[in-house]
Amino acid sequence: MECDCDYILPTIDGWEEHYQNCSTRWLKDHGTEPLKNSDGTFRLRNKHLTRLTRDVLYHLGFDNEHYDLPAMFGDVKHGMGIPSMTILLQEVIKLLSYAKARDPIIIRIGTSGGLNIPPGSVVISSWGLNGTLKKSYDIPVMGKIMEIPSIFDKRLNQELLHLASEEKGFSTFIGGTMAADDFYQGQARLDGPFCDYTESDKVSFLKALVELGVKNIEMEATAFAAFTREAGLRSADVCVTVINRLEQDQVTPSKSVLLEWQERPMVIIGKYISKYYERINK
Ligand code: R2B
Ligand code: URA
Repeated sequence: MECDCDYILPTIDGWEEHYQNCSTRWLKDHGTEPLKNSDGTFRLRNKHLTRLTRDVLYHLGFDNEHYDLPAMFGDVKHGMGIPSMTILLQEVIKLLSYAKARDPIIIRIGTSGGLNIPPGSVVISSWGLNGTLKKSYDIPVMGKIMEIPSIFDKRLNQELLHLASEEKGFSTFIGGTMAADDFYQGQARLDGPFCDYTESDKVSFLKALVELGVKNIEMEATAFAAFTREAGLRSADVCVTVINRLEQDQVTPSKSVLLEWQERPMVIIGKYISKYYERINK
């Protein structure tokens, strides 16, 4: 196998001789056929993908059937998952304290993948479960893992469920929420670029989550519960489910359906805010 390093800068003495994905280096490190093609494109190694006639790239808003992906490469920015959320949250927590906000309640609304409940249902999180199935947010701090419990306020949840149950167009559940650090393998999907487990591994894992009382999977609940609780603030995580993960991995409802569903947590929280103001203005 020939070296196919496309050196961006000419080598300087002492530098690594090859890029990590150079075909010669790949073969040495992995002992398998390199994923890089001779024209610089690369293959995906997840064999499950060949079973899809259409692959919906949910976060990017396109799929490989209706869009000419090779012609459409562009810059994409995301703000998803724990690190981007906690940066904002910690600054909001400080802001609320400096502003002397009284009895603030912080509510996260968003989307998630449901477990065994109809898509479009709403889940109010009772706790966050991390990727190793612990009810904590485990953050490395100075070389050690700090474990912070990720439990939400039961009473607040009950109040929210009460208001939600007046909504007749959809169901709302209280249940555990798994916060994954990844959308694909971290949520036991078969449709990511990598997948080193079988479909039956996936199904067993999702069923084990159901047994543990998990109703949905998203990417923030643990850290959100942990930091708000540590700060002594009341908080809730209210997410609509856009898919039943026991049935599929790809998020396929149309944009208009997704937009309609995404309003559901807002409807519940809107009602709660009205109640809050009714009470403090009495
Ligand atoms: C839910 O949806 C996003 C990923 O699609 C992520 O922010 C989350 O928690
Ligand atoms: N958000 C997630 O994190 N997972 C899903 O399955 C859907 C939305």
